[in-house]
Amino acid sequence: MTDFKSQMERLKRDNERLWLVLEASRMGLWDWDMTTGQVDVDDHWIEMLGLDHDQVRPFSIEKFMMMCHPADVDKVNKAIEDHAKFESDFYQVEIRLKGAQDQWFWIKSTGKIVKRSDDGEPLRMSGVHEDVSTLVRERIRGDIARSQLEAAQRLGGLGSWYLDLATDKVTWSEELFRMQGLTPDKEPPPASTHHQLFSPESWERLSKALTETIAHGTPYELELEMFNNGSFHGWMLARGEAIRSPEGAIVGVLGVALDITQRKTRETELRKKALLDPLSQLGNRTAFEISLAQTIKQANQSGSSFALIMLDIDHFKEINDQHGHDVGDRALVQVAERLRATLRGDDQIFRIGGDEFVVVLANPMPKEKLGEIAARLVLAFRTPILQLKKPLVATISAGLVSWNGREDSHDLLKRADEALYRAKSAGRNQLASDDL
Ligand code: GH3
Ligand code: MG
Repeated sequence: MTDFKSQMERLKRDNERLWLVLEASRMGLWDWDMTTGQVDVDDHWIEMLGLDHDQVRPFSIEKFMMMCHPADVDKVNKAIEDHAKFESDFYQVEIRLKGAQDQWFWIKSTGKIVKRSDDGEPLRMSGVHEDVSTLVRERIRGDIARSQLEAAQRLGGLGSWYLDLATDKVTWSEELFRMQGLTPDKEPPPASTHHQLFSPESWERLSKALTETIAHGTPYELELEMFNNGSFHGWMLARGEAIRSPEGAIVGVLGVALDITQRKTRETELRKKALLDPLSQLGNRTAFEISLAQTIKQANQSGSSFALIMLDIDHFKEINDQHGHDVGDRALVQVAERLRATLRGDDQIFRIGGDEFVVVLANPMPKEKLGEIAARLVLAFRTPILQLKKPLVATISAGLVSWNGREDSHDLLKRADEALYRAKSAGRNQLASDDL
């Protein structure tokens, strides 16, 4: 008797405990008699969906299926079937159920077949319902935000990355993979091969900037040349800044990268155009000034010398006057051609004014060789450059100077001009030089 009493008390205690657990977890209970289709649900189950007790009781599996969102019915049936066929240890689905005022709730339903017939037919299944609407909606919102961000990055050609200094782990956005010419589903390249994604010069600047950001929190902005498989891949504008903990410690680096290949290509083309003489396709005066400054700098550094030949067509005004400006233009193009044909590939030729050209002989060479080149140039113009009604000859005068190892471009050009003037004064169609 006492045994029976204590057993009853223990049962009561277990029952109470179960109730408390369910109460605390805010889960609803269901119990499905699979032979009759009858489903018992507890008060939590009903209240979770905001329903009245008499709307639900008596309840059946058919009624449950009617409450299920049409798009989720197959998912429920499949999960039950899999579990019934022992293909899963328990039944679990995340589905939409229609509650009070036709409102949809996201419910996580977890259950298990608790009774089977001797030949394995499922007879009874019980489980719990949990309202996960808030969680799922947040997840969906997060998914939408993430895909919006990804689309924005893709459309804007903007990639991003984050380096977590605690783990040294780097994460990349999809667009960054694409920008670097890599497949988005792969892991970011390991630190040991990261340098292969940039030109050596760009990598040097980037790694220096990154070291500064990690050590001192200094932000950076760099234009970098991207490489892929060892060759140029495009241009990237990279910005990075340190991420700090509330206490101010640097915990990571956040970077964004913008694909600026189009802009850089346009800029390069414009710069090229700005330096090119459209008529002769030779470098113009600006190109010459830049090149001369560089040549002087290099010669200074290497302790070598170079020479310069200033050339001007003789009586070019007469060609224009006699044959017209168009013929004058054709003559200028032919002069450029002849200069190219007479000189070596690494000598630089510019058209720096109307009928004025200049040649930079950057490779140091003995005086005799210089004189020979200059003479060859003058000689080359004694044969006609254009075949009009009569062959058109346009001779040139030239002044040659060797850099004296000290002078700047202004002084060097002045000497070259003076030499040219002497050639003109001496009757044209010849070369003058103090340095030969
Ligand atoms: P000199 O022997 O003293 O050099 O006499 P020149 O007639 O050649 O005189 P100069 O070099 O001072 O004049 C060059 C002329 O070239 C002046 C201008 O009419 C002409 N010219 C300048 N630019 C162009 C051009 O783009 N096309 C043509 N057809 N003629 C030009
Ligand atoms: Mg002239």
